[in-house]
Amino acid sequence: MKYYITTPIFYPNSSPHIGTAYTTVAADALARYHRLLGDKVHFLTGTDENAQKIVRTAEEHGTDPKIYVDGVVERFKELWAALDISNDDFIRTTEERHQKVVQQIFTKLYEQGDIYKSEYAGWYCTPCETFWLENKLIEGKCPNGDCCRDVELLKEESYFFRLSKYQDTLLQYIAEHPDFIQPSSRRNEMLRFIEGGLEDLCVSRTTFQWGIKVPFDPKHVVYVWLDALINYISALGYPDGENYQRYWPADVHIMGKDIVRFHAVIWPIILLALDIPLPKVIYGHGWYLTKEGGKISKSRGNVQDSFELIQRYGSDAIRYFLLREMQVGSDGTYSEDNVVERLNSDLANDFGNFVSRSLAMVVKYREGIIPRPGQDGKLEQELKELSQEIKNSVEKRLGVFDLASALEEIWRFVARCNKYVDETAPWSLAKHEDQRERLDTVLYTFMECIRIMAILTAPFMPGLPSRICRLLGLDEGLIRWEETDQWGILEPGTRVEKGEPLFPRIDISQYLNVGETKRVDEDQTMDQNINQTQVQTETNEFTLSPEPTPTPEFEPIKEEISIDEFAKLDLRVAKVLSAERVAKTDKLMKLEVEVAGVVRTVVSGIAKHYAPEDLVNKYVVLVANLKPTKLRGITSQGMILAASQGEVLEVLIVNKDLPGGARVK
Ligand code: ME8
Repeated sequence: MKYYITTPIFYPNSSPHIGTAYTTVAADALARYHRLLGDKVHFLTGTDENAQKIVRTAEEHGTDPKIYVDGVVERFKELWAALDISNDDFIRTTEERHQKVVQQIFTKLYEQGDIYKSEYAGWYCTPCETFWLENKLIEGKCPNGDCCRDVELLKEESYFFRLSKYQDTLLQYIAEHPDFIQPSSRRNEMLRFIEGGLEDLCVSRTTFQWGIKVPFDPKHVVYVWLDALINYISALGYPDGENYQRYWPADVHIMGKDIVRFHAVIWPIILLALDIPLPKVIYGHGWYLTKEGGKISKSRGNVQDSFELIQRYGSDAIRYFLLREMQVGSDGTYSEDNVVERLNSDLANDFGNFVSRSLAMVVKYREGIIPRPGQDGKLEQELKELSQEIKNSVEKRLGVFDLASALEEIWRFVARCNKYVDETAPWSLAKHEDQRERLDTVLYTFMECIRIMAILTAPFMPGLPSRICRLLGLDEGLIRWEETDQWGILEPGTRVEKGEPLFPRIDISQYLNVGETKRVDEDQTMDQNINQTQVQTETNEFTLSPEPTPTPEFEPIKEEISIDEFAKLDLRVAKVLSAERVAKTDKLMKLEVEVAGVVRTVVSGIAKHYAPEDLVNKYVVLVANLKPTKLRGITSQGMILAASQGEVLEVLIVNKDLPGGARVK
């Protein structure tokens, strides 16, 4: 069977992020699953480079659009490599192989009367690259709820594509193909949209020159969406390339819900007009949102460096998180502490722990050699039945692109395996010589469970099979989907390795702003805090020392730490916005500071040394990733640095023009 799967081609106006990564990882997991099934897979991704917003962004960077996109496209390719994306092709719409197909199709549609020349008078939203009629605008702005930005008035000669002519054919096609637009919530949205009436679409621009020229009228460039959608066939070598013959129609186009409309209306109508079969499925997933509920997007600037995340947690863990958290038909929430939580609970505790525990037992009780199993008992029978059930349900769920619940099912198997360890209690069996054969069976079953887990998770976490095969002494070629519910594949007598934990637990508090608040006794913390700011009020050897040169009594230097330990401290410049003394104590001052665009409250033991107004508008140094703590009922979110000796204390002030949020290293 052939399987052709695509992601959208992304705008390279800035680097890829977690949202774009989600779509690509989801498509990759499906592509890998189909390869495991033995299908002949073609997986396409790429970049959409002929947009007006690319010209704008390049201008802002004072550079030529092509030079600009060449740089960003490299970032996309690097990120996909770091995330183990197994695409078979990467199309750029500035490539000739694409441009010539777009020109050919534009000409054909014009010649057959589906494209005609007229004048466009209306609005254009450049961030969305979308034309809007006056009556669709909301308070004069882009009506796309996720955008709402300014639109520009256009009045220019344009070519139009007769969408209206195909409206009924498209409605009928959708009615006859209930699986065409998925999930069903998106299908219903699209049906309502099309039934509302399709206007002919403006498909050329004359006010800028970046893009694919209309071949018979070169002052026009082709509208970016018409150009972009054609990538799905130009990359295959339409009209007579071998790949086109082999792979078209696509089995699925995966995308975010924001662009289903273009794929469910413009794209099928282009194909209907060309008399080309339509893709089998258009699948629109939800968005990754921040904890506060905003969409993660380049333009909102709430994007975390994906490379840094992969370096911290590994590609498999990030992929697992992204695929596990996005439920069908809804949005997912992304935050780094959610990633760590999932990693610690599902990967380190459930999965990793089973693997290390069971390998450790084979090493301990059988010198690392997989034993020959005896007769199965009831528990082994149950596990075997469960593996069949899980294989079927994972296949069913992946058949409808439901990756999150496929993972849930796999973790049902993982949980059952952990329970099997407790039920069989190999540590007790090991104490009784007459239980030797039973222990062999249990240990062998453990190893088979690991093998099955490696197959089931292979599409989602492609780094795992090779690591697990190494531990099991298994040839990686033996990770075969059809053997997910076959038992007895591992050869008794094979040597296994205990190895390193597959997923070490992560201590979240080492990263900025993601620590949980730990309850600590208030007074004790206050004392600590005061010690940390080095307020010493008792004796003062320094000033009492005799002449000539006083030798102050310094605190001993603490034991050495590594650079990595130091790097755990996140020190930031913070601007003091306001300061006031805390009631009923002469030591504490409450400060409101601004750091990286956020206002924080900090309680500091400096009130004996400063009047509140001395600090306002000063730039101090904040330990920004210290766990918050309560002091006199006030939550203190960090600590400010001060130098002190004896009775003298000075808060460290940054005098250069550095904003609140700048790193101190
Ligand atoms: O729309 N959560 O490109 P684009 C989940 N060039 N997915 C997200 C996301 C988020 N927060 N943010 C982005 C374009 N995406 C056109 C496509 S195709 C012929 C042309 C993903 O760079 C999601 O797949 O704006 C969304 O549809 C896509 O990125 C938009 O990427």
